Amino acid sequence: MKTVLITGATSGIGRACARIFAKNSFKVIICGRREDRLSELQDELSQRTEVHSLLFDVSDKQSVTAAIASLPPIFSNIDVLVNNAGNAHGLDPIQNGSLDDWDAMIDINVKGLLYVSKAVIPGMVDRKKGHIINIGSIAGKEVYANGNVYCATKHAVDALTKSMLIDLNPFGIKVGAIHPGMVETEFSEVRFKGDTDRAANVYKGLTPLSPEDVADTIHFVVSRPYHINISDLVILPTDQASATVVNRK
Ligand code: NDP
Ligand code: 8X3
Repeated sequence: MKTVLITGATSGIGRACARIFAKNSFKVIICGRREDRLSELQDELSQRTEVHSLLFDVSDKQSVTAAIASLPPIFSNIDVLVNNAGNAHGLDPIQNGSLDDWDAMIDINVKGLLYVSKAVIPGMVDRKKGHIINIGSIAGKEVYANGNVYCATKHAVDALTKSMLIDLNPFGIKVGAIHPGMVETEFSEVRFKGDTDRAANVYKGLTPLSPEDVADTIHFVVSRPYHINISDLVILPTDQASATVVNRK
């Protein structure tokens, strides 16, 4: 039975991933900062598989290292790492951007992904196998007005994915990124700091991806035979052609 570790499993894409991997007989390690959500999800998934919860902030390197080191032996050989935790904070032109928002995005989306990877990779290197999936974004392939720092963090995820693929190639480790377009999750609520009306407007008049659509694709990527590595995949709603071209009814 394989083990998957998913960051940001308390909501959206990460939670949908936890559910699909549990359904497909993976042992699942679910991570996030919201304890109530982790324990609710652990109760739900424990009906299907073995589940372990890790409560930590990906941007706190000591907590990341301690959490991964605390894994009990039956969960410690991680076969698949889904680096999903992340968010956009704010949508402002560069001249008006908040330093706190910038710090949060860089610390979580980039440094957090690195801290978790750094803690998980040595085991994969020792075992000469493993699969790392980084969740990028269409914002990592293109930039759009006011997206500045969020786009920069997702471009960094794209660059780090390509670098990891090269560095880990001698060890037989698969690395790839999934870059979604618009997915209706708590993402826009977080970006707009709890303004649910503004968040709902983002998806008005179009059919966005659901978190389950993205999780299903991630599971497809992970379930290919070991000699196949899908290294870069963009997934958009049919109503979206690029970061800025959207067909709203
Ligand atoms: P959600 O807001 O629904 O979920 C974000 C998840 O990240 C939560 O589980 C949250 O858990 C976790 N998280 C955020 N900050 C931290 C932190 N500091 N430490 C640990 N966990 C953290 O958004 P999505 O599901 O949409 O986002 C998941 C990923 O997908 C992100 O990387 C996002 O950039 C990317 N993405 C999203 C798109 C979209 O349109 N929704 C499109 C393209 C990419 P908790 O708060 O409990 O810590
Ligand atoms: C989230 C999608 O277009 O809001 O990464 O940047 S977008």
